[in-house]
Amino acid sequence: MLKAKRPVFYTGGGVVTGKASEGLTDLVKQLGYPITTTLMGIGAYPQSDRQCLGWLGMHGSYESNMAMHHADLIIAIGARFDDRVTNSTSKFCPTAKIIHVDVDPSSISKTVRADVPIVGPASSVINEMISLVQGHKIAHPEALTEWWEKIDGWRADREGKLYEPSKVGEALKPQEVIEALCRVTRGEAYVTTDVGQHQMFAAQYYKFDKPNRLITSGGLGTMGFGFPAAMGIKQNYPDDDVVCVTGEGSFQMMMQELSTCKQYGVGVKIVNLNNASLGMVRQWQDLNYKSRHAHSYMESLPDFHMLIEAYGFTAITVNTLDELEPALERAFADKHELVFLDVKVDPFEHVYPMQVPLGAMRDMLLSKTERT
Ligand SMILES: Cc1cc2nc3c(=O)[nH]c(=O)nc-3n(C[C@H](O)[C@H](O)[C@H](O)COP(=O)(O)OP(=O)(O)OC[C@H]3O[C@@H](n4cnc5c(N)ncnc54)[C@H](O)[C@@H]3O)c2cc1C
Ligand SMILES: Cc1ncc(C[n+]2csc(CCOP(=O)(O)OP(=O)(O)O)c2C)c(N)n1
Repeated sequence: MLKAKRPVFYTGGGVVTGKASEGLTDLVKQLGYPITTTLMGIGAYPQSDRQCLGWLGMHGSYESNMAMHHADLIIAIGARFDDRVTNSTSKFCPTAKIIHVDVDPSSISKTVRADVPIVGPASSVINEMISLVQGHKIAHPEALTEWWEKIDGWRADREGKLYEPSKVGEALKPQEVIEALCRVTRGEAYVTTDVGQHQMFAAQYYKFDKPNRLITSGGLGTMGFGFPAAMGIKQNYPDDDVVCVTGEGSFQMMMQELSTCKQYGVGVKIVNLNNASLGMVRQWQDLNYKSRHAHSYMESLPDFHMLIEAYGFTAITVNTLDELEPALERAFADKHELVFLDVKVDPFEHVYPMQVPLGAMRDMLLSKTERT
C-alpha cells in the first residue's frame, strides 16, 4: 500500500453495514489517497471531502471510473465487484494490483481475481491497516502528487458539463431538483429511492457526508422499495427529515401505503420526479433500440395532486424552477407532516455518465453527443 504510485480505495456496502466508516476515514486521510465508493457504500466517507471522487460504475462519476482504470493499486473493502461497477471484467483495471477485504470468503475473487485476499470484518482489518501504516511514510510522494494532478484534471474536464440547467419556460431538469433538495435539507436528510433514473440522480446530486443516509435497494432493483423504506426510517427517527425520491412508475407500486401513513401519522416527504415515463427503460430504448418506446411511456397516470388530497395530505405540483425552492421549503417546514411534491421534469433527460456495455471502466457516454 505504501509503495503504490496510483492508488484508489474502492469501498462498498460492507463498510456501511460493518460500521467501519470512521476507521476508513482515518485510514484514507492518513494516506492521502483518493477514494471512490459503490452506490451501496455512499456516505461511508464524506462526499464533500476533496479525497472523495464520488461513486463509480455504470452511472458513477467520470473521475472515479477514470481513476480506477488507470490505477496501479485498488484497495477494495466491503465491495463485491458487481457487474454495474466493473463493466467487462476482462477489461477491468488492466494495470492494477487488487487488495480485496471482505468478511465473506466466497466474495473474494468471485468476479475479479484478488492479488491480496484478506478475509475479515472491515472494521478490524481497517484498524490493523491503520496501525501498520502509522509512523511510515509513503514511498513515492512525488508520484502521488502527479496522480492527484491527473485526477484533478479529470474532475475539471467535466465540471459544469454534467447537465444543461433548464432555461426560463423549459421543463425542470431532474438533476436541479435533487440539487435544490440537498440545499433545502442541508444535506442532512435520510433519502430513500425507488429504481430508475430518479434513483441515479438522487445518488449523483445529493451530497452524502454520513453513512446510511442513502437507502436504496441496489442490485435487487426493487421498484416500490422507496416509500415503505422511508416510512420505516421515519418511525425510527421521527425528528429527522426523511424523503423518498421516486418516479411515478415506482410510486404507483406502493402508493396504497399512504393509508398506513394516515393511520400512524408518518410524516415523510415524497419527491416524485414525474417524467411521465419509465425513464430508465426509455433511456435504454433511446440508446439501444433507436428510440422505439415500447411500453415505457404512460398516458394513464392519475392526477397525483388529487390522489394525495384524497388521503387527506398536502400535495404541491411544481412546474417551473421558480416554484421549486419555495415548494421544497414548504414541504420541509413541518417535520411531522406528509407532503408530496409532484415535480414535472424533462421527459427526455438521460442519466450520464453511462458506461458503454462490454467496455472498460473508462468507456463512457458523457452526454447525448459525447463519449470518452
Ligand atoms: C439501475 C441501477 C443502476 C446501478 N448502477 C450502479 C452504479 O453505477 N454503481 C454502483 O456502484 N452500483 C450500481 N447499482 C447497484 C449495484 O447493482 C450493486 O447493488 C452495488 O454495486 C453493490 O455494491 P457493493 O459492491 O458495495 O456490495 P453490497 O451488495 O453492499 O455488498 C457488500 C459486500 O461487503 C461484504 N461485507 C458485508 N459486511 C462486511 C463487513 N462487516 N466487513 C467486510 N465486508 C463485508 C459482503 O460480503 C459483500 O461482498 C445499480 C443498480 C441499479 C438498479
Ligand atoms: C418491480 C420492478 N419492476 C420492473 C423493474 C424494471 N425497471 C427498472 S427501472 C424501471 C422504470 C422506473 O420508472 P420510474 O419509477 O417512473 O422512474 P424513472 O426511471 O422514470 O425515474 C423499470 C420498469 C424493476 N426494477 N422493478
